[in-house]
Amino acid sequence: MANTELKAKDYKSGIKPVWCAGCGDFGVLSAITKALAGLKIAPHDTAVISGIGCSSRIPAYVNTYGFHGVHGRALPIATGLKISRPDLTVLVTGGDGDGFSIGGNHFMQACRRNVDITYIVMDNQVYGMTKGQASPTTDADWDRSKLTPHGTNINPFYPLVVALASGANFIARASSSNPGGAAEVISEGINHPGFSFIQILSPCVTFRPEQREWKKFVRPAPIDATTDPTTAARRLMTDDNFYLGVLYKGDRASFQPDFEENPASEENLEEEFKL
Ligand SMILES: Cc1ncc(C[n+]2csc(CCOP(=O)(O)OP(=O)(O)O)c2C)c(N)n1
Ligand code: SF4
Repeated sequence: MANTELKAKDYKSGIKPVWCAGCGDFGVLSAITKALAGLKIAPHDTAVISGIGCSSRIPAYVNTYGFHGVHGRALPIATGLKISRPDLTVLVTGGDGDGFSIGGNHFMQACRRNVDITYIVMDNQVYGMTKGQASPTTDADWDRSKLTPHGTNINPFYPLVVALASGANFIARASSSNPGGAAEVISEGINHPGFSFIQILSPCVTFRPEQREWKKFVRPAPIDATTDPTTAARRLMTDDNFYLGVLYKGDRASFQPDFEENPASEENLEEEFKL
């Protein structure tokens, strides 16, 4: 239901975030609330689902329905919700550890399944909440974690490339240093049918203080989003991870099972599981 009166601040819950001062996640929270207000999607028509991590605290800070789930399991929860309540706008928020490490297989399957949800990953290339371990997007030579004092010596994972290869229908990168720009990308992702994946570069100022410099490196991608996966693959494989904007827009139809044909009811379920 559209509500023309709401402003970005009306989508905030009033709970004060416990994030460290300067954490990039503040910018992402602001971008999400701006996007929802701009699209005039009422809080009661929206659900924000997360796993566990500093970034996964977002559902508590927004005034929509929400579910702060289990580490790495936000996408299956959101998928179930969206297919049973297609009328809701469903966002998923979390970190690179939550989404690409423990939740990595759910990430690929969600891209492949292409349910109409928008997945926002606050990528800080570290596990912030558990005090600074390397994540799948950490560079191989990052040697500031006590667990990997000589670096991980493992090549990082490129989430945008994996998203494309797995079938995501919308792929974008934004920066927490520009909440207005990130809000535009989030709005486009919500409006695009199917699974939208948005990586937001969001510094962990406590365990990766050098990421404060990211705002100097990020810049708009010099070319418009392509609809051609081959062109997108070439671009994503060769970019330096600091190009911002919508990078790929596919034309796959969203996956939405028709429950009218096979309505779920308690009796049907009991029948199905009878021993
Ligand atoms: C099953 C399970 N394994 C491990 C943990 C511990 N844990 C909580 S948050 C987290 C990683 C958080 O990193 P990330 O998702 O990148 O989010 P950030 O805190 O950086 O925003 C881990 C390993 C957990 N809560 N549950
Ligand atoms: S530990 Fe890092 S990710 Fe977590 S709140 Fe602090 S700055 Fe943000």
